[in-house]
Amino acid sequence: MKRAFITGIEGQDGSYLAELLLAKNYEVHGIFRHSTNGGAVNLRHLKADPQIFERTLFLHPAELDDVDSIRVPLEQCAPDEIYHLASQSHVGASFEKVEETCRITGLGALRLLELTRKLPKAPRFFHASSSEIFGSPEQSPQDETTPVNPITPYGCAKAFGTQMTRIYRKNFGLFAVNGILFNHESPRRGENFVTRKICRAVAAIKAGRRQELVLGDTSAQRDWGHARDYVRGMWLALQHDTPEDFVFATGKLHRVQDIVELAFQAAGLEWQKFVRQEKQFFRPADPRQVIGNAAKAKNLLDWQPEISFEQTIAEMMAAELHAVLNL
Ligand code: GDR
Repeated sequence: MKRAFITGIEGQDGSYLAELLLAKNYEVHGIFRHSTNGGAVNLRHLKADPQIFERTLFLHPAELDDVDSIRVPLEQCAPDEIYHLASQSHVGASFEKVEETCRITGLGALRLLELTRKLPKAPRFFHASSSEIFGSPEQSPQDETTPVNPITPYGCAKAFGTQMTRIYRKNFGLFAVNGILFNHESPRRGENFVTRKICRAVAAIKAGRRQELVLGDTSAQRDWGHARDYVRGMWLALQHDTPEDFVFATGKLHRVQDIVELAFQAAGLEWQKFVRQEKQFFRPADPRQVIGNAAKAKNLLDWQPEISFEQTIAEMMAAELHAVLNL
């Protein structure tokens, strides 16, 4: 039985990855922040299953800021694979919390790499990198060779973690891999990311609990996939013969406005009556033309996204309407 260690296990990606690994008969260990008290909704179903919880799934309280709190469960687990997913992952918030973002997202990755290197038998290491490392690139679509040139504090912190992962791979011989992840969504997405924010608000409007949806730049475009596809990519990247960086993306661009229209349509409402843009949600800098080329992942890992943008928003809307109206 293989053992995996996941940071950020309570998040969207962490919870889907835990499910995937458990289904592959891994023993899964994850760390959660004291502040959540291990009560995050994304893991509730796994914690409620006595066949799984504390038999093949183990959760440990730890903080990325506190190396010792991670070292103890990591050494106990002695994993075959580490998936480092935890970070301060909100790009907009990174402009307000610049130092904290660099500490958690940038230095956090370095701490995990250093802990990994010092384990008696170094496990394979996955770092969740981001398309934000490219900033607003001149080359479109982006792939593993696109120059790193972040324009947001979050992107800069991820660029640090990405480059450190490469340095540890080259200089310390670690099987360390960056998955350069473009936007990926699901009903488990955090509430302040734009897809979930829109879907939640539309369901609340449908239920008569809200009157409007206030957004930032609705002309902004992203390459949006589904989180379940991307965690499969993470696993495949660690099963490959050699440690390589991989872009995971759909290669398709959509606008925030497209999400708005799909979400309101799913609820049978006219978006024009409810949506407003406000400066508060515009970012000081927002990457343009963020679109990925995942040809390397397709060629070497046989990975490609299976869930479309339309299916993703439909699944998210179904979950929100069910939560609010029991539809
Ligand atoms: P992003 O995701 O910043 O791309 O980072 P987010 O969903 O926050 O924004 C996507 C785009 O929508 C625009 N936008 C808004 N965004 C939010 N959150 N709220 C709004 O009201 C709003 N209005 C318009 C944004 O400006 C942006 O253009 C995500 C995160 O998951 C990162 O951690 C990850 O690394 C990258 O994707 C790839």
